[in-house]
Amino acid sequence: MKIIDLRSDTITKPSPEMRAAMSAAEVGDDVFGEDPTVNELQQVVARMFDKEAGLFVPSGTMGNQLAVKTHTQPGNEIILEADAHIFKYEAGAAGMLSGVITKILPGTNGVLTAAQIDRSVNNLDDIHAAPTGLIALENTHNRAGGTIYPIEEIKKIADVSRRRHIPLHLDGARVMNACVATNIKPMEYGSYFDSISICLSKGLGAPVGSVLVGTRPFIDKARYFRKAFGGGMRQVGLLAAAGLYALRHNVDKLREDHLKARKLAESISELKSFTIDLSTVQTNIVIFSVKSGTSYDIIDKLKSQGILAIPFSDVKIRFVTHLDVSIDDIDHTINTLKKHFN
Ligand code: TLP
Repeated sequence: MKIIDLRSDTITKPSPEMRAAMSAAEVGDDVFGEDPTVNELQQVVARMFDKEAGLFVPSGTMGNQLAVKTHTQPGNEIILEADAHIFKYEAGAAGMLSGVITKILPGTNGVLTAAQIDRSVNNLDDIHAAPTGLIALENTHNRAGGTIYPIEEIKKIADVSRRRHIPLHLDGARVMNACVATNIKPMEYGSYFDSISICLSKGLGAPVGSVLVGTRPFIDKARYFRKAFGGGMRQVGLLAAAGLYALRHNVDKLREDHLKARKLAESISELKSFTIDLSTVQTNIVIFSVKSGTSYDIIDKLKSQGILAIPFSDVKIRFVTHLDVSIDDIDHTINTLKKHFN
């Protein structure tokens, strides 16, 4: 039976062309800063986002956590949306590694308003309050269904962050999806955030890696913490080459992922067993709810038909489209859903 794996866009396998680029990569010891391919990738991503410097890291989690560590002091509070990956899915690392506490605010489709953030910043004159050390946004927002942060709100939040002297970080694991969907240039996002973590191993299809970008002093400090976190890698140009390949060849393909997600979501909206808010389907993620029973039952049933999804709660299911699912696979998924859940 053919398996159609819609659990995540992290599951893509490197294409033969990507593997060829990896095996041809020039390498060196990156802890000494001597891997030419890593240096190139860091420069390419920094330039894309109009930042001074970049740092190649093994995962999106490390990119985010280095940002938390580098921007804050132990005892600080960081402001996050309640469903943020940094809060929900990073194994408590912000508390464990940076000694910060999290203030989570309820968002609408993953989006916080500037006014909400402004109100939530702690008053530095109040000795009872933890100093607010960081504001972090997520774009696209995973748990909200791949939703795009409205650029007007980002601008206002950036104003709050500057006025209150609190750094602003973007968990941009899927920021390239947002760029492709909106035609907003990475550089524009770069102008609003002090740091951005960009994943190469989601929709872009590289096997490993993220790049954290920011000012030169910020990245120099983050490089020190990367070593402390065990993320100093050696001849890692092999992996950076995959990232460079992904940026050169796969960004535009994200558009196809968005079309596949849209098609899937529209078909789901016509089925009697499920509910879906189509307005949240803006990129490559489709989150829908089951009307009766649990998401686990549905996921088991789908699995028996060769279709893989993950539960996002007792009643919510997530599908993610990516390079390794074709439009035919999506049609097959739709037919299977129609057959079993209409
Ligand atoms: N997200 C994974 C899971 O952890 C949920 C997925 O399948 O979507 N930021 C965001 C917004 C993410 O969605 C993820 C991965 C990360 C950061 C972390 O990236 P990695 O997995 O490379 O540490």
